[in-house]
Amino acid sequence: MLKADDTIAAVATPMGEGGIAIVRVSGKDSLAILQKVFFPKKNVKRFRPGLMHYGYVKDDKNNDIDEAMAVYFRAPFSYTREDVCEIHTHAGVCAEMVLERLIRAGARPAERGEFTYRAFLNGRISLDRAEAVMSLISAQSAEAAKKSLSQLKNGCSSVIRESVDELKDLLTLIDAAADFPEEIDEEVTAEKVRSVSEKIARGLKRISDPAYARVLRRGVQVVIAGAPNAGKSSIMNRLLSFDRSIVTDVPGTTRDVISESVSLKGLKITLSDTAGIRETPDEIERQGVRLAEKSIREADVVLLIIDASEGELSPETKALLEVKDERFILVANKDDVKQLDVPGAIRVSAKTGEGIQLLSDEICRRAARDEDDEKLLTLRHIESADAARKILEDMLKTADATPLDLLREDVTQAMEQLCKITGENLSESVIDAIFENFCVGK
Ligand SMILES: Nc1nc2c(ncn2[C@@H]2O[C@H](COP(=O)(O)OP(=O)(O)OP(=O)(O)O)[C@@H](O)[C@H]2O)c(=O)[nH]1
Ligand SMILES: [Mg+2]
Repeated sequence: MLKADDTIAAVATPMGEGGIAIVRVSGKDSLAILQKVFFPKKNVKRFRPGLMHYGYVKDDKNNDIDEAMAVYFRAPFSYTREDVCEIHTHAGVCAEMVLERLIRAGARPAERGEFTYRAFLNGRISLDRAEAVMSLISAQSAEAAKKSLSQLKNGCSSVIRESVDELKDLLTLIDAAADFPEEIDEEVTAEKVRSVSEKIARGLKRISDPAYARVLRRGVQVVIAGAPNAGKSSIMNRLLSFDRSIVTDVPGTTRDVISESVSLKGLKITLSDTAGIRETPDEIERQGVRLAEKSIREADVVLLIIDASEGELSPETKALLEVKDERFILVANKDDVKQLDVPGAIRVSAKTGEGIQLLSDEICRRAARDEDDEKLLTLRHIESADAARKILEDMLKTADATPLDLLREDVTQAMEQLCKITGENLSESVIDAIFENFCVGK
């Protein structure tokens, strides 16, 4: 566990060439350290909190290190709730030199996520909100950023917090029933435990959807599959609006999985073009087909491309239609040559571009999840919510015959699982592991 009583410093912006970098300091000696290294141009007697000061960072022999701006936030009105200073320097080497100067003046280099860790320790944010900071920083799409920001503002889900409160109330009620058996009826209490637990289990099920969390985190995986020569690569290039895949009239052109990401309506979509699926003696192509089949299994959405110009479904296409599930979108390509009536298929022509917008809209429709802001985003939260739900569901199976004190145990365990999400009663090592995934400076 990190020490929290010293003063830490780190460059909070990405390293490398750029306009400005921000070097951040947090801890009780922040202001004293700032005053040792930063000298405002206007001779101010003291740093006014929240106000930018223009000046120079100097070394201990009064040589200039950088021209900079500095601001001081007085505790508890800061990100960490401690005294915090930020020096806005020129990016690159200057930022590193300023950091070195701060360290020589008494700060310690911050560990990964240590600023947010202090915000958590000092009660400014709960663990789930600290985790939202991390998903916000690493968001891959506007949609993921929006959801992370909402989690940062409101916590992961009000369902979790309400469930914890309700389980606490149940425990109080069970204890009261044990202490005052004449006044509180045991059967009425047991019935209350059952009905509240049932409601909580339902709520937890609604907000826990690992597929949703995965899609938000890494985007939607859309695989373009079909028989050789159906026009998969041509459609890939059309959807991307540039030529990424090789297109020829030789069946078996694409042999590897070719992936490229696009942003469609704020969603990160990764398109993967694959080898046409067929029996073939060619070992390289056979490996490509195996990769294609694996991609289909792992995809969130599968575009099954059908060559309409053939006038009928090929045996390869028929075989793929047999394994079709709800992730599949049927696409009848080469509509400019021949119109083939395949029930439910979107008719397109990769050659003329006809129907491609419709196809793109359909991909977005499938990729966009419902707007339920309550859904959990972090796998850790989903695991705990599922564990709590399972405890309650198992309890409910036999609840009719179970004495109150045993119900109490299950309710306690379910509550402990949910408390893990907000960070109450969590072991130090688990908390440390969570913050280790952060970047330095945050
Ligand atoms: N007329 C017409 N030709 C098309 C259309 N789409 C693709 N083609 C042609 O069909 C042939 C195969 O296209 P590709 O995009 O390479 O097909 P593929 O499915 O990727 O083929 P493999 O990689 O070999 O599996 C090329 O000659 C394309 O120009 C279309 O909509 N209309
Ligand atoms: Mg191809």
